[in-house]
Amino acid sequence: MSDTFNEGITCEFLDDCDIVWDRPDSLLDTRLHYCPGCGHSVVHRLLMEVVDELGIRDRTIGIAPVGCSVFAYNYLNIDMQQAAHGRATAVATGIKRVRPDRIVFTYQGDGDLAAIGTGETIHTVNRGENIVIIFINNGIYGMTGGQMAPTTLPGVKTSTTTSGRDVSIHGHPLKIAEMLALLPGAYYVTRTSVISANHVRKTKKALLKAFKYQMEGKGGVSFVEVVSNCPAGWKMTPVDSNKWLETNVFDNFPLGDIKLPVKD
Ligand SMILES: Cc1ncc(C[n+]2csc(CCOP(=O)(O)OP(=O)(O)O)c2C)c(N)n1
Repeated sequence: MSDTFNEGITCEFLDDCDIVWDRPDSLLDTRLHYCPGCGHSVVHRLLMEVVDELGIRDRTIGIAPVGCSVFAYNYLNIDMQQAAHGRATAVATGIKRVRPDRIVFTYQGDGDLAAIGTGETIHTVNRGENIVIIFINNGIYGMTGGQMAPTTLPGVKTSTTTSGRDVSIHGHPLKIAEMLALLPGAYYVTRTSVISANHVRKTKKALLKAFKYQMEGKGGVSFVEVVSNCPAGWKMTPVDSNKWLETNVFDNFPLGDIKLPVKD
């Protein structure tokens, strides 16, 4: 089967059609490996729409650590750098400092950013590096088989909390965005989702803002958390996983801006 699965599909009335969907130039025309319904694919697309709209494809560098997004460089047609688990913001710091003319972002899961990389995350934000951090919080270690993450909700069963997360043993869900917003080096901190068209639009707006702030050199980290799903790891259908987000997760991880830039 061809990689370009849309190949050969034509619209005989093309001249009369309004184009309602098109692939961003910066998103490679290839199949994504993500499970059906997974939010990673949506965020990949939004990211590349933003890169195209800002005209920064030739000077954007993304850092993908490990986790389900490990293959992001197979889809994002920009310069990409791999980082060891948890170390993306340290690598991004180095790249941005050596090449301040580049637009630098990290793309990290919750196991990566809020567990093994907590130290790097806090210190990068505290230093106020002029980068964008994109945090995909799906409440689980997706790639490695669904172990508990720091963001797993109490009572939720995972492969390492088979009776459900017990806060007396495993601690409380870590609201790292709220923690980071307290640091002076955090310029913009927001939390969004991609469960519906409306939420997708809001996430795109947030990403646009974050990249613009970096381009304007305002100083400080722009942090966009996307509360996402993991239908395979959660053992739910994509539809049920989105319902679960609405009925359970958003109460614990409320959507909206957490820190807005101070007007100058
Ligand atoms: C130093 C190190 N420790 C552990 C691993 C194994 N590992 C790979 S991905 C991963 C979890 C990723 O989870 P998350 O960051 O939440 O991303 P997701 O897959 O859910 O998108 C782990 C523990 C590793 N590759 N390197």
